[in-house]
Amino acid sequence: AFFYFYKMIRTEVRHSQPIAPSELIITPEGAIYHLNLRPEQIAKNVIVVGDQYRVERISSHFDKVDHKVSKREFVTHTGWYKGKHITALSTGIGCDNVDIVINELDALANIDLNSRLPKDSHTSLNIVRLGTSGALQEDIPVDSFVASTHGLGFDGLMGFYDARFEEDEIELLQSFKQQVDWPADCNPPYIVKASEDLLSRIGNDMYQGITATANGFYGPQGRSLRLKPKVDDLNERLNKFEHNGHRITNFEMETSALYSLSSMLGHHAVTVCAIIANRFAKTYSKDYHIPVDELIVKVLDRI
Ligand code: R1P
Repeated sequence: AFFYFYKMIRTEVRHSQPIAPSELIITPEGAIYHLNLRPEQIAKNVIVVGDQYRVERISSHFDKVDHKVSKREFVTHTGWYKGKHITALSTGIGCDNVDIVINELDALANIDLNSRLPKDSHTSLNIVRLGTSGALQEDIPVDSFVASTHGLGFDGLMGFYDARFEEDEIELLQSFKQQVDWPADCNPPYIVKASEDLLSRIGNDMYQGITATANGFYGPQGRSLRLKPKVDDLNERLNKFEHNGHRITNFEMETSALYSLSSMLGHHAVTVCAIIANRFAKTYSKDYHIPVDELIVKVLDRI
């Protein structure tokens, strides 16, 4: 039996037979399929980013880099920073990629790839997403940082898992549905909390709030170039939402999947983002690499 510190009730599958090669794909070199990593190539502290070029900006601070592996958009550098063993890994954009990354990271940590059976002891990873994001509140300026207390998923991923949510997450979601009048034919939204420990360790001096996770950059985030969104004022509704002091601070594209999968699999996760656009003030950072680089040092020092 396992003891997890996580509050979401999970329905873990404990395979008693080896997981088939079609379900858990391992390369001839012993690496997991998409990430192309072997178990010894990851650290317990993992920084995930969307943009693969951000991985190099993180590992440039490392005292020593032991592994550099890449496949598709998944670039991984594992090494040491001030005595801490850290993996920096790019997910690419979106929750579909996060589904791959978190399941494969967990398999590397918690499944014996030779026997294809779950390991007897559980390893919890500390996963920090270091992203870029657009603010949904006028008072959160560009070049500031937001730590996500919750992921509010519009991506639909949790519709495919037997996910169960905590009372306070369900209450917040009900309030959201009532206040925002969520369109019936969009993906059903879901809400999952951050790891409290990582949130306070990494995001204490940052703006904090609910992060809306969209399954697209344009229509799903209310951007209209040449196409008309179905709901004109969705961002205004998100902006006005309030429940017991919680408000929706920002939009990005990975946090809900990261929080829900990490919680279900017994890992700690938090997202911190550099705010590079403000959707209400209609502003955009003059050079977003500056806050991103500042955020990299903060995360490395605090993880
Ligand atoms: C969209 O431009 C991408 O940037 C944000 C969004 O979540 C999405 O992945 O984060 P990253 O800068 O980490 O990729």
